[in-house]
Amino acid sequence: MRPGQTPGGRPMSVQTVWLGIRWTSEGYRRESSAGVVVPQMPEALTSLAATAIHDVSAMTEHLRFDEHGNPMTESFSPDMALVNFYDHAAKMGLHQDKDETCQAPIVSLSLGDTAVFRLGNIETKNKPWQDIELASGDLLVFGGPSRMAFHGVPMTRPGTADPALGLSGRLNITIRQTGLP
Ligand SMILES: O=C(O)CCC(=O)C(=O)O
Repeated sequence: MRPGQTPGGRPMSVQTVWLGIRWTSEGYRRESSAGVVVPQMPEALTSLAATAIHDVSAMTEHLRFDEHGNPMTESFSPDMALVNFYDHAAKMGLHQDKDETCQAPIVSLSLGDTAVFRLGNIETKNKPWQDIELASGDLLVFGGPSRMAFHGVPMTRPGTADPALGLSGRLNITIRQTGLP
């Protein structure tokens, strides 16, 4: 894992690993670069995300169709995952996920310590926002009207992970469709 970087190139307290495709401050890149190893996207994550989209699109019309009017369950094709590790002091500022060139939803899986996930609005980093506790095993899909919402993690709750996991801290895996050709 390596310290994450903001789109502006500033270091983050969260440490990251990319799977499938690497992220750079200039956007996603398929080609590797010296010293950067990008493991393949595991099939287990692709199929977990596809199942999540299938289940959620049955519950809400917002995710039933993609931006081209195709049924989301057929067009959803994630090609990258971002694995973030939060130690007890790490947090992530409010931001929008706008490097993807398609509007496919993002599937987010949390493991380990509970986090306060802040879901804001699509216009500014200011209120209104909603704080949602994400516990280990929680899966969140943000798509439709929330796809471009500012979001972040102002804090985790250290020590809340099940000791049986053997994880001191929190892992978050976001599974994404980059839209790269
Ligand atoms: O850790 C989380 O729950 C959010 C991660 C996130 O916002 C991101 O990867 O863009």
